[in-house]
Amino acid sequence: MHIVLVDTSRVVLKMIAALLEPNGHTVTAFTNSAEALAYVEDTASVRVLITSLEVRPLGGLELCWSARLLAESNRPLYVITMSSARNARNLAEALDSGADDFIEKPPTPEELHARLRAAERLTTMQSELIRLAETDSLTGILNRRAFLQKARDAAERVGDHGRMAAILLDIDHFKRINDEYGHDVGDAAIQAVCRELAVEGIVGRLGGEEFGIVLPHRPASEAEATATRLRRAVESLRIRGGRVPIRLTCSFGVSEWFEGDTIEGLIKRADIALYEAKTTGRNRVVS
Ligand code: GH3
Ligand code: MG
Ligand code: MG
Ligand code: MG
Repeated sequence: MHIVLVDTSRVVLKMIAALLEPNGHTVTAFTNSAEALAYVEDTASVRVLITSLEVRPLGGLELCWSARLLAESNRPLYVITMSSARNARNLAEALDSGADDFIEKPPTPEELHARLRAAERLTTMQSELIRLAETDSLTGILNRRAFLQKARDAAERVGDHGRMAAILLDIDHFKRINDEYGHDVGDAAIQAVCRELAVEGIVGRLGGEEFGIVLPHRPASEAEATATRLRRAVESLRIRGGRVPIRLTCSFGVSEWFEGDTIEGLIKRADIALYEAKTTGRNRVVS
């Protein structure tokens, strides 16, 4: 596991790292708690944070709180606090501040390894639950809720002055495919369209045969080009299931992020553009 260690003493950091590294763990050590927090925020691979309660400039409890917020934003992160003064008050305070566990400093190798095995069990289960909660089971891409959440997170990173664009697409006359060939072939068609949507952005299934794409740091002109490329790719698809391979098309709506915008607004405008694509002949891209 990738473990972040925080303590004011380099000797303590070295000693604990020397216990962890031979067991295959990757250790990143900090004497400064604010730097540790920034690192954990930016580094998704960090699974465990082990911090002394006596750290600076953020105290250990404050660091626990901040790390807990990360864990609540769908990131499995196990927080262990350490203190040389093991007393009930430290323990209760640490757990109340969002720590998952508490160990005495210096930890014995047996105790440390046992606690890390517990951390591994829990974070593995958490990752799997997060993955299941975010994934659409038919297509394996993000479900609606996860798509919107990740789009919101991206909007926050892009900020007011950055660029961002959205694409909505919906399979044309999809009911006919279900009616003519059955629901299983319809499902296969949804999966086939979905496989074409491998773009560098956030891709989700918004509902039945409707998909959303958010492209951070891209203007509408690039989203339009992407949508046009995807439109052609879908047009070239041949779905098996009928007497002859089935062809299908999609309609696309594109919108662009502006200062003060919301994800709901961005998606709504893409939806209006998509509706226009539907009413003006389908198999087209409207911005
Ligand atoms: P339009 O061109 O206007 O989009 O026409 P459409 O027939 O595609 O209309 P609409 O988008 O309203 O129809 C969606 C249909 O998709 C209705 C529903 O029965 C079907 N559907 C929704 N989810 C699934 C699914 O998971 N599998 C299958 N096979 N069909 C689904
Ligand atoms: Mg429709
Ligand atoms: Mg449709
Ligand atoms: Mg639809």
